[in-house]
Amino acid sequence: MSNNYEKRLQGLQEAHSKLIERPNRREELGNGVYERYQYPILTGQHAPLTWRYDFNRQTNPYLMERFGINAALNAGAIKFNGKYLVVVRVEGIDRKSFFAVAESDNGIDNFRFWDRPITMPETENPATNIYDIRVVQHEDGWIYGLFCAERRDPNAPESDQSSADAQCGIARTKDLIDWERLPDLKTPSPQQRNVVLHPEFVKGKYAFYTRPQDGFIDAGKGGGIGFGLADCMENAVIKEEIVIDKRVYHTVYEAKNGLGPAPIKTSEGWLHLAHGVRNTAAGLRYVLYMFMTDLQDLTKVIHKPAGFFMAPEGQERVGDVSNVLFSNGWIADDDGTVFIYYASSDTRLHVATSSIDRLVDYVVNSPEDGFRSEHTVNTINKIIDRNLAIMNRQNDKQYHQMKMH
Ligand code: M1P
Repeated sequence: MSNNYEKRLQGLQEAHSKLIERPNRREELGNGVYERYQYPILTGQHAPLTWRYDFNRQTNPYLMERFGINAALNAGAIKFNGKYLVVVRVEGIDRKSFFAVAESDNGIDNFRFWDRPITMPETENPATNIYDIRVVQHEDGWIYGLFCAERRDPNAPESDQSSADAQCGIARTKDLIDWERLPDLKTPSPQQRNVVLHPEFVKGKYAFYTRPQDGFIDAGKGGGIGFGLADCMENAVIKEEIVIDKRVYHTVYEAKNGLGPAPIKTSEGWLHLAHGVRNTAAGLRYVLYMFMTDLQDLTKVIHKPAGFFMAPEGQERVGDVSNVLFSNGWIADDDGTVFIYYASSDTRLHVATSSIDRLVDYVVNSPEDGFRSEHTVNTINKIIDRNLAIMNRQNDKQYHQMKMH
């Protein structure tokens, strides 16, 4: 028994170290907008062994896993003290999510969880589940975490154990270890998910991107990415919520959409990454899309490429909730590199890299949605025409060169 225990312990430790230390390779060609990487940066298996195993030989002689971690997904992200930190939604086998910080020196591999998950303080009305934190360094000096706080729908009959009420939980910290919980955000909408704090004051107030929704799953007559202002964070109340990016028939965001991380400020405007959801015969499909808002008027969308920026590919398409890409964290580095942290199929966390220049180019210069097949063909024809013009110019040049010789 003792021998087996030792062997198994060594095997577990070696396998875990190998997984965490595995180098990540950037894909070769890509689409020029961003690069994907070969491996996910975090999975449930990356969770420390000390969270999962009881290493006491008396109480766990078979060295069984005592508490499994099902998934590591939708993560907020921030560069902090020179390290790339992701504040991960970790989901236990009991289906409950919680937050845990994992850090890396380069933002693409060797992510290690800190020793303990975050102990998030509760409000007087404790949440059953918390998830999808957006981490924002606000100009007031605090790092805020806005997340979904989910509780059972108090009006649901006993026979219904699924209906829920989703609201925006708020907490703040200076070190990502100790968090001060603030009251949940109040808005005119019955439910909220995907709420994001803007990093700067707007007219001296705190600005929020919201996602109004009538019910837990369906956006109902709500939906769209909303915007609103609150006087303070200690008791944040949005009195007026306006939709700045609405759902549209037969688009990748027809059923629902929601902002991802807090926007990145560029010389051209605020860069936004969001998720869009459409209905299919196989269920909902979640993809990522981008848009840009005006530097002066945050409610004005000034550029929005057609369709998706990223959609699930290969193994990303399969998981606990298949056909889903979701992102709530990115890091813009001082040299302009952007690390986009996205989860696939509610199971694992990946990174893609790009740069501010490339993302601005993508958002400003990619064709907008014409919302009809005819416009799509026109868009492609315009690209072909421009290419033919270049090719004709090149042919003319070659013809003249030939004549000169
Ligand atoms: O299962 C896909 C996603 O579903 C929800 O997203 P939304 O709020 O847009 O409906 C969230 O539960 C999210 O965590 C999850 O990834």
